[in-house]
Amino acid sequence: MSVRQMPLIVGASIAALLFSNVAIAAGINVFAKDERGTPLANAIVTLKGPSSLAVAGSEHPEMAQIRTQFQPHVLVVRRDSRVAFPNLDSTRHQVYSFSRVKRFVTRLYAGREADPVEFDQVGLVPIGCHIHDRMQAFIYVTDAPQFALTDATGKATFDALPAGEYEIEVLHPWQKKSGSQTRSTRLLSTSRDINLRFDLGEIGADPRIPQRPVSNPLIRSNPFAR
Ligand SMILES: [Cu+2]
Repeated sequence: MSVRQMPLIVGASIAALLFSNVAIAAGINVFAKDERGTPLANAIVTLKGPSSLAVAGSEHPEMAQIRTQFQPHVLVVRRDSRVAFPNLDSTRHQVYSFSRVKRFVTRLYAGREADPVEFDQVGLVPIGCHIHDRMQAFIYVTDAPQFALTDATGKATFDALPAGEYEIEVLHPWQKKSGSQTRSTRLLSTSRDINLRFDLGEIGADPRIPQRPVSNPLIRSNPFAR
């Protein structure tokens, strides 16, 4: 590279920088539904895009325990995050996972006695408590720079995105079929918001709600219903 070329290259990269600043294109809206068309809350949505896409998310993610439930119940973190598990209850908890992505167990602890746990592999990690079987939660570990959970209307929104190519991945922590769904889209500087709809198929029962056998008096009184 000659010295004469350098101002050109510097000029070009400044132009690219300016371009990436002005070329905020639009947003991407993701809508997650089950097989019956019911909007799904707590679907995990991750977004990969151009290098100018800002990195979002907490540097110190936490999953607390409150009233013998995990809070939040679904947590998305970037790979290599250290997740704290503060116990806000008066009873002690022992948090664990036997998952392929991350196997760990904390000691039986109160407050913040347990060390944060590092999640260094991408994937879904079901979380439990050895003391309280009904305590269940999920941590999803991703390499994507941005991520979100769908709200009660089944929607997740990514606003003010720079122009470029995007890859959107969606899954639900308690969906019946395994694996996620991925879709690609392109945002131009002239684009309007893009809406993407995902049918995640059959979704199991919310694991926080205890599943009791159905006691239906009609079934019990019917001798043929056995
Ligand atoms: Cu517990």
